[in-house]
Amino acid sequence: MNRLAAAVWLSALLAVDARAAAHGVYQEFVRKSSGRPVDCAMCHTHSNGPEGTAAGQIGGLSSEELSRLGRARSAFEPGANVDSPILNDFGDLILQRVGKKRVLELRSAPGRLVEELGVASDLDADGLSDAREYLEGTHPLIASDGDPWSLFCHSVKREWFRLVMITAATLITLYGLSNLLRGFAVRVRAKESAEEGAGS
Ligand SMILES: [Ca+2]
Repeated sequence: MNRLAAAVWLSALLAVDARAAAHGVYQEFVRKSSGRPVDCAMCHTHSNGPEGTAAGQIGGLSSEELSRLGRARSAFEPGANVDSPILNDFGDLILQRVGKKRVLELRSAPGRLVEELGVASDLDADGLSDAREYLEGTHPLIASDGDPWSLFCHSVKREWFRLVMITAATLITLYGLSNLLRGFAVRVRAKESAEEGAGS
């Protein structure tokens, strides 16, 4: 089998595998639990999922990317170093954390992925764990996407020192400006009094 035929064969095999391992059940769970219109881009490189010929889809992968895809799909146990060309960082994290075997098992109970992921990981550093964002249907890789109140509290917590310094600087500036205006008014009144005294 020459190299081109091998690549075509591997691509076809992986495409079949993609259909067999379609994880739409997770997407459907997130949609129902969150009420949000979640697409494949929560875990995949392409928002339409892995099947197709665009960048990040199986039909558009280079031979090097096909090799990475094969390695990712053999990551059955947790702890493997996953760098799949059709998954984004959150998709890779799921495979690294729980392993493909468990991902397939959890298709019957997709809500349990929240427990399996735990609360330690926060890929976009927005203060909301990846597991929570999965449950709430917000994107684990977009820091501006999340529960607004939680994002606000996290921002305040993260920026509290800067907020205190800005508030203090503002108050000091206002105090100084107030004193300056008060001094100016006193000098004007003194000048007016002097002029009235000179005129009388
Ligand atoms: Ca997050």
